[in-house]
Amino acid sequence: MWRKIVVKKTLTAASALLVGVTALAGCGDSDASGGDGKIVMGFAQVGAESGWRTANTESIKQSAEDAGFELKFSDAQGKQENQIKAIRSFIQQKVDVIAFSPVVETGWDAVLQEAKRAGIPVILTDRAVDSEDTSLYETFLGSDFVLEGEKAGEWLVENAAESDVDGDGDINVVQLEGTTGAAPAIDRAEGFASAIEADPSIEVTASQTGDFTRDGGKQVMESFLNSEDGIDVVFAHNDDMGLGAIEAIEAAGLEPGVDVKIITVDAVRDGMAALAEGKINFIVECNPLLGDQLMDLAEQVLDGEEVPERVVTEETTFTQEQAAEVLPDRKY
Ligand code: GYE
Repeated sequence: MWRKIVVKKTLTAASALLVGVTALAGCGDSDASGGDGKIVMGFAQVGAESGWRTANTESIKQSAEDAGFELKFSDAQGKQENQIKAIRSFIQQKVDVIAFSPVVETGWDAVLQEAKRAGIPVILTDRAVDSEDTSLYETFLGSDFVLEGEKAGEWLVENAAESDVDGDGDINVVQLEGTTGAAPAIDRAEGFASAIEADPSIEVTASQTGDFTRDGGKQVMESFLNSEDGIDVVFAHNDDMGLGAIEAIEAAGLEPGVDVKIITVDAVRDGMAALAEGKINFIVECNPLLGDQLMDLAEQVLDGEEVPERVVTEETTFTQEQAAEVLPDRKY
């Protein structure tokens, strides 16, 4: 731990120095941080796959405007190669700071090395990268996805009796996974699996990716309904896939939330509405409103201040009754 802190400090000092050099070198020409003194942030977003992502994008754009940043925003349409291209272009444009939400966990070292060599600090938001070299980014702002999966699994353990819908003594869970290789898909599956170990009657009998989209969730659920016997519970890694599953369940003549219990993650407005209506049974919140914290962290990094290696967002969970209560004031 001590070693890590020392390493971090040295790096922060080094990046501050590099930022200083960049600022000097940029005077009066091609540097993106133009004469108006605005901080220029390049942001490489995953795409527009879900309600969560839409809220996250709005939050980042709004907070950048409020903080007086110039935001260069790129939408990677779910493709890692597009994100890598966007980051390279931000480096070429000599932005002051790069922030991004990595589509998948691996494969970032080369492009992050390029940013480091150019002296441009990188902040990870929402999703993490899986790299041994933590010097490639300043900090990671986002949720604890393992904890989210655990909360989902703990609710099921606590509500096991009612969740054995067909009353056969086994609770068969089908899982709709997020994008393959993405941090929230890997970690939510892991957290859920570890929590349900507490009750041997609960078992994940089928698990497949629905790519965090409504359509993906619907299609995978349709195929599960055809291939799996005695499905009691759906655990969807986000609301959108859960909403897609609801459509498939209804099309099969079953009642979502009653004939098949549904647990999801995110707590965006549409998910919360379905929860309040009784079609979803439990939602673990994942907060997309990361914009203000991101701009604060960027300012601190550029001022050469030390920032924590990890900033975890605070989140809660919602039952059907709680969803009905908070829905009128839900912002996203
Ligand atoms: O849960 C999902 C989105 O990375 C936390 O990505 C985010 C996830 C979110 O597509 O809806």
